[in-house]
Amino acid sequence: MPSSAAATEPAQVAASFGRQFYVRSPSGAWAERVAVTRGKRTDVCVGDQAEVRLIGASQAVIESLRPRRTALQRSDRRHSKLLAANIEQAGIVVAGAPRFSEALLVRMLIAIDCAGIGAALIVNKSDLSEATGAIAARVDVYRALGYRVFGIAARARPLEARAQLRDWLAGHTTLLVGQSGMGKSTLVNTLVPDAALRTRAISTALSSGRHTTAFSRMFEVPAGIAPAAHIVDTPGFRSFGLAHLSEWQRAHAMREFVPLLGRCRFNDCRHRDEPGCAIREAAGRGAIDPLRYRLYLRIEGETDQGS
Ligand SMILES: Nc1nc2c(ncn2[C@@H]2O[C@H](COP(=O)(O)OP(=O)(O)O)[C@@H](O)[C@H]2O)c(=O)[nH]1
Ligand SMILES: [Mg+2]
Ligand SMILES: [Zn+2]
Repeated sequence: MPSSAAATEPAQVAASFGRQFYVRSPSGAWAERVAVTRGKRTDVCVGDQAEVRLIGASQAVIESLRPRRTALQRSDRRHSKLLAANIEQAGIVVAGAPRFSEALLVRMLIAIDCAGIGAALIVNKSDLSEATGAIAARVDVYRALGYRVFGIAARARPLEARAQLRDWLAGHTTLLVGQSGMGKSTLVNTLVPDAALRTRAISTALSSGRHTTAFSRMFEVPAGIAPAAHIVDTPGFRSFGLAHLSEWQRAHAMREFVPLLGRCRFNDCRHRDEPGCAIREAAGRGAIDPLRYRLYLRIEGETDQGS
């Protein structure tokens, strides 16, 4: 066997769809191509750094993965799913119309915090002033917790949106998450002008022509819009399970809980109806946002049933 046949190439997973992946060369040495894994391995996701063997002009086999710096997961009843690997920061896209679900926001923030990924809220559709005004007080709660907040209008004021996000995006790989309808894809198209075209190309290559939209994909942002930036568009989530995390992790990802954890009367307090619960008492007098406290209890009630 010629030695060149044994050589592998570094690659980054730019999209995943079922058992097929789209990989790119970090140095641009070869054109993006479809890849499959060896054996039945499926734990590969967008953002993964891999070693691939190139086959012909348009295919590759993923031979191995490098250790992940970060891994964002969500879980349904039985399984946890990898959403993205090696992501440094996430933008959670919310909007006033349709009104975003704060229950989902809390879940996404817990998962993102636990994965050691930075999070910002991107409040989109700020041109809809009435709807945006109606969510302003809720957004303020997150700003007060220390989350960075951007107010943009990706469709109505795209150039302004680019300028607002430029420094935050620069030098990082950023994941956009949120419910469908919040404007993630619109924002990606604003930041990556050929994203729609490239998505069609990936979609065609991965599905041999079938219509597929529900996959995550990574794009390089043109340097003129934000230098050394990559952005990952994801399909919208309707649910976001946290069963892959421990109760301790979930509680500590509620930032305002942290100074009070350990101050409850009982060491094993679950912050529900235990006497002397410092968290519940703080929520009762408004020192902890009561809605966030209720949403936390809802998550804990659910993971009880799931396990
Ligand atoms: N009014 C307004 N609508 C927007 C804005 N950005 C996106 N939209 C609309 O919101 C809808 C959902 O956008 P899309 O990007 O598909 O959302 P995604 O499901 O999160 O990817 C579309 O009809 C967009 O045109 C904005 O800045 N202002
Ligand atoms: Mg979309
Ligand atoms: Zn407690």
